[in-house]
Amino acid sequence: MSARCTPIRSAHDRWVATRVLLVAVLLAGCGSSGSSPAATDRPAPPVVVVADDYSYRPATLSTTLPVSVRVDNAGTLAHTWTVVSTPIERELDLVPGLVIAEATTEPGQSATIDLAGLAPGTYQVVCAIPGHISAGMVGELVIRGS
Ligand SMILES: [Cu+2]
Repeated sequence: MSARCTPIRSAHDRWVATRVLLVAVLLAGCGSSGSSPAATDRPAPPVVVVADDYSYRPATLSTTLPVSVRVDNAGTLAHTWTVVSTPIERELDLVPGLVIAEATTEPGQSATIDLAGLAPGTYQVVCAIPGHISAGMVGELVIRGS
């Protein structure tokens, strides 16, 4: 048993050790290039909302600014994620002047909108596709103060 643990230094072993060392040096060189921007320089990734047939996940999106929202349509129908300035109860009340941000998506597609211009507060979100508000496709956006 103990003979199996005895180190053997053949030419092949030395060749393998040299290769491992070479790869380690190359990897270390890549890591110290310093040409890529620091993590803090990158814009924050978008917050994701999934639109399904007649619902949003999460129904209430709570976030802080600055933020962009990516809407992923996982349903079989077109959907919008439409932020309105005043809560509405019926589709008839959805007039263009109330819309302050909107992402429209086809099934299997995504759309991203920038919400940097919104003030902190609670906003109603609806799907502007005819019939979807009455089907319950209503959500909420909460922008917390920093
Ligand atoms: Cu919809």
